Amino acid sequence: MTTAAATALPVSSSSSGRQQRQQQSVIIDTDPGVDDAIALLFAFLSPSIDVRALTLVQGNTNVQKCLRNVKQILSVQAAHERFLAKTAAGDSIHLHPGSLVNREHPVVIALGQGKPLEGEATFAEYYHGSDGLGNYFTEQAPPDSQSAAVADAAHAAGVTSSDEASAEGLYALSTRVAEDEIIHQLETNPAGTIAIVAVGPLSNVARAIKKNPEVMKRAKAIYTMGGAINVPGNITPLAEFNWYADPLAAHILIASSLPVYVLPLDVTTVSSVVESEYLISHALPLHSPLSDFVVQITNYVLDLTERQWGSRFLTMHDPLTVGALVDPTLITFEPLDFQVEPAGEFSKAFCVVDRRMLPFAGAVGGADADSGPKKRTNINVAVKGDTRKFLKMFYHTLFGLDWDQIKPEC
Ligand SMILES: [Ca+2]
Repeated sequence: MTTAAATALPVSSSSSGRQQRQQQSVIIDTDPGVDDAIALLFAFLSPSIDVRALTLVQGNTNVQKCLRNVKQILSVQAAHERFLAKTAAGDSIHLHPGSLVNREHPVVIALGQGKPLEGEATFAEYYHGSDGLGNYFTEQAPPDSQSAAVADAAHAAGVTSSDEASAEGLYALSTRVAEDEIIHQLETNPAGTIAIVAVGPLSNVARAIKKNPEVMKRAKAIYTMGGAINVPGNITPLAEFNWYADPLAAHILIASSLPVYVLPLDVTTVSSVVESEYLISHALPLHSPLSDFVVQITNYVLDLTERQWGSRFLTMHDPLTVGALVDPTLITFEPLDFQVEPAGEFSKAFCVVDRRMLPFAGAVGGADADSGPKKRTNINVAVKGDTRKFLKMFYHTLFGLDWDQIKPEC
């Protein structure tokens, strides 16, 4: 395993001779978050993705902690790129244009308002740790042991502090609030070129829709990880966390006429499971800044899944969502006409699917006698994910590893 690791890492960079694919520019709306962190690293390392802006939303934790986390993620990514450049043989390795250290412009970071459209914020620190990053910053851990170990590991890996990362020009804090930054990015780029990837509660996206619905039509597409269509929820019997944390925001997006691609629990929980056994045994020996970081932030979740479900695994909801843009063949989408319950004592954020055939005139929310049944087709829902393809992308992009060699039997 170690031998494979030693030759594997540079694969995640682009060689000078490789044809660059057209890049997809994205705004990632995120609440990092353990799987958000991995999704961001995945996006930065994917040559086909150009991350223009990161807009932060309360969710897994509050926006202040999200900001600290995202700065650390950027710092780890930059350290990883320097590591790749240093370990590459001769001058044959060139980081792709979207890489942080080669960017002409820093990644823009904008903070959201830190609250849902209505009511109080709901956090998921029970799953992501008190800092939202698997207790990477060790708020609950014994300060003299684990935090020192993390600091030592970060120093050894060349990971800088967030201030140093800013000084390096890796990121720039926007003076705009998140919804205004989304609008600004769409206004100042050609229509139909920017995709929004929303992997947290939809507060920022919904505020942007409410504020400037016309400009939002300039988005090429909006991808959202959220909802539970035909499966139970993960925070209530009916609701998935992201949409439950701001059900009115989810309602506004799904009721809109925008081109939306939904990755619900139905697909993410079965198509993105990374087993600890393989992650630890193959990523850990690499000892790159990125692999060390991923192992550090995932330990908390792995301990949790072992306590709760008896096995150590990670469900990569957010990386799978980024993967849908990296490779359009990864996920199969089908149009689905549904609404999100914006309130309700027991049904908050429930996905109300219109399964009627609408054979009669005057059906509520449906047809009239002249034009026949009308179902909306702008909301596309993932119905199938290629698990093996995702795992192959995951291990290759983050660690330069070949999944076909790690687990060739399935
Ligand atoms: Ca998230």
